[in-house]
Amino acid sequence: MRIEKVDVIVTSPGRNFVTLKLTTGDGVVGLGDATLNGRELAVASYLRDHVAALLVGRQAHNIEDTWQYPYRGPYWRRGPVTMAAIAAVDMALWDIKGKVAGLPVYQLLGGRSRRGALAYGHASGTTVEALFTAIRNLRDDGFKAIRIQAGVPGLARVYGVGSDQLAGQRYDYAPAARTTVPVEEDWDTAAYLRHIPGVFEAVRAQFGADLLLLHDAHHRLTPNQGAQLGRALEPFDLFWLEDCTPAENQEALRLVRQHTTTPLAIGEVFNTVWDYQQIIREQLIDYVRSSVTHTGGITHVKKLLEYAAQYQIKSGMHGPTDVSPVGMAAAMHLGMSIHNFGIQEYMKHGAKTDLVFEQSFTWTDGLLHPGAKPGLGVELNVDEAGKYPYEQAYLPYNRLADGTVHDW
Ligand code: KDG
Ligand code: MG
Repeated sequence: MRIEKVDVIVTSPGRNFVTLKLTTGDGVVGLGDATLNGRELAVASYLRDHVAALLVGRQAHNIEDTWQYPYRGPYWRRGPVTMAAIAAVDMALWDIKGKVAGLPVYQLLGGRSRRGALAYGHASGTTVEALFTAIRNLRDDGFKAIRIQAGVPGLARVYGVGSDQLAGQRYDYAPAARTTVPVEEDWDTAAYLRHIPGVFEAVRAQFGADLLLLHDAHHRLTPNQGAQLGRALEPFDLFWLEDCTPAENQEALRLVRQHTTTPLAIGEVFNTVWDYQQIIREQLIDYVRSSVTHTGGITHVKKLLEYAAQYQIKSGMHGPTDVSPVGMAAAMHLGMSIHNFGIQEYMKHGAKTDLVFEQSFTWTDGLLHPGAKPGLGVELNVDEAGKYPYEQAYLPYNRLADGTVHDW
């Protein structure tokens, strides 16, 4: 069964998505997510201009070999553009294999290890009332785990914090607001560190001990500041503290680890197992944040999580709205099958996205399930996708009060 046709579809139903569509000679279609937020066209070009020709005529069943070929073949390895492109090829081939076998992908990965994937939603607010409203809404929707982000007094805008007027509604990350250059936000680490522990104290006092609470520092702290924050949050029993440092320097996590027992999650900007080599071997983290979309697909993230499992480190796969429903489905199938599943991030997509990508996910009692359809279980409505051409959009960035560009 050979790959006959390779299409790359860029669509923007509220935000940009890049989808790889492979069609075999017998007409079986496989989909892969290649969306890289703010760099979508770079991956689309990589696929169209450099990968498509390698795929045509290849045996669609040889997933491992078709992973190694575009990874080792071109000389240049790793990096988010390459790894998102390879991820899309890999997902599409698993989708095809599942459809041919008549089985959902998780069955091909070893079968089901759980009833569904525990998922966390996003709550935020600049006031305690708005934050509490957002938390109540997520709880009413069945979430047992909630990520808490809060506005910081003195800062005009903080990434990951939605407007208070929308507290009861679905939150979408910037750059849902389209801009041709990144929007500038302000940042003050000292003000943030002073404010956040009080937010968690208020949330625990209001919602009790059972609710699982998470927090994302969005890579903005030094190792010492990360250690301070982790320690300050210990009384509030977090499920995890995410991305406390930028962590290109894997050793940075040693200092954080030595000073706090707050569990640490990292890796949504990492794209290979090699980015995790030291932090997994030295047990410096508790959760692996990679998404299937940005880390070489199901084949590679499965290897990464098997390595992590040797050290009792679990999955916490990235699932923001800039991972398409195809990428989310791939994460769910993998999460259903592995033993060391931890939690899945789940930001629901908007209504327009749900029309472009027809999904069979179920959401019951705080557990996500990819559904029983063969393959990944997501279909692309090409006519609907065609209504939404690409629109330039970027993540914001931040500067300190003196004008210095700060870390993400
Ligand atoms: O594209 C970047 C976003 O997906 C990222 O900033 C979201 O930090 C994020 C998260 O934890 O979902
Ligand atoms: Mg994050």
